[in-house]
Amino acid sequence: MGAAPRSQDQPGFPRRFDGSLESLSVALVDLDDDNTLEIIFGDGNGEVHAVRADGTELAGFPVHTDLPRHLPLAFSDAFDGNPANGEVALSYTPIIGGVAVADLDRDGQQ
Ligand SMILES: [Ca+2]
Ligand SMILES: [Ca+2]
Repeated sequence: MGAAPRSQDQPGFPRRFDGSLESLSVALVDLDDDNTLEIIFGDGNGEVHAVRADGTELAGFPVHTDLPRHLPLAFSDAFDGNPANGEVALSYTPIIGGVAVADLDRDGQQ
């Protein structure tokens, strides 16, 4: 599966993301109030991205969900996710649905 840019692509695209995007559903919102929309979506690694029109991530993104609470390993002092110890980093709780954007604190900014 290639992601090589083609002449008709928007500069900065295509982008690659580590998390799976099978259930991708996006919201288009101008989060930084610069009159261009950002592409907001969650991925299978539990990250929420806000990608600007030039393909870069909006400052402060990605944000992520918590580690999966049903995995005691995630909260063990013996686990540090260090590949040198034969361990692998854990993914955050996957996001398998769409995202919603709202002004939760009612400050006029979404
Ligand atoms: Ca914007
Ligand atoms: Ca707000």
